[in-house]
Amino acid sequence: VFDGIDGAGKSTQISLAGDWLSEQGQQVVCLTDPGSTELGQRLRRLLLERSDVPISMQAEMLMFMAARAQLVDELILPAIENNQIVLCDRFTISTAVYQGHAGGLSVDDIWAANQIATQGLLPHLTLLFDLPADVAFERLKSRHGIQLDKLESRGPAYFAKVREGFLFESKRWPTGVEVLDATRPVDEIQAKVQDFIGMMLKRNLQVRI
Ligand code: Z5A
Repeated sequence: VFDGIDGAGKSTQISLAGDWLSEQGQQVVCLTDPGSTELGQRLRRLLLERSDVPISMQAEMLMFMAARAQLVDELILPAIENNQIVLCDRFTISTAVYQGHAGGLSVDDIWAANQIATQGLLPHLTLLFDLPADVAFERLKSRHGIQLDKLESRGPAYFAKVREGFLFESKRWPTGVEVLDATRPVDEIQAKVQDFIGMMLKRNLQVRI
């Protein structure tokens, strides 16, 4: 799982890691949570674009979970069954942070809902791309202009809570979380990503690359 505050470089890094794994002869599938399924895409639009539909924090959390449930069932479990390596842009830790730490819901309740959504599936490795909230906000503003999406428009204070939440959860998350300094140049970060993935494959799947 590639996760972290908005604009931290997850998409950039997942794409490079996917290319690298393919070059190493690995079967790899890159997914986005929410988004890689039809249901995920529709829920994503509703969650991020439609500001005319009132959505409570509880409903928001359950919509992310519904998208994840579909993603796990439709794409992740079949990929694992086919011995493919799954790289996922965001997963459970995002919900714990955005709807839990920043959104005010109980992280324990989020875990309970997540058990249903993921059928108990846990990632082997979570890479957390850490970036100060103000740097993340500036990157997003320069990319989107003033057109920030609905969640991103919650502003810098919300982003600061998000960053703190990620760092807090990284220390107690039940599966391995590696924190990477996302202010560093893209290539330097990717070299670390490849080291962590290489070690994880060797450790968990006895695959040496
Ligand atoms: N969300 C949630 O609330 N609950 C949940 O359970 C889940 C998600 C799963 C959409 O997520 C929103 O959903 C998100 C959390 C919420 N928003 N909020 N608030 P998303 O992952 O689809 O969207 P995002 O986080 O905004 O991703 P992004 O905008 O695509 O950012 P990114 O993937 O982390 O970064 P990037 O696109 O690779 O790079 C961003 C820019 O920085 C781009 O211009 C790059 O060229 C540049 N960049 C990348 N790396 C670097 C380095 N190293 N140096 C300098 N510049 C860089």
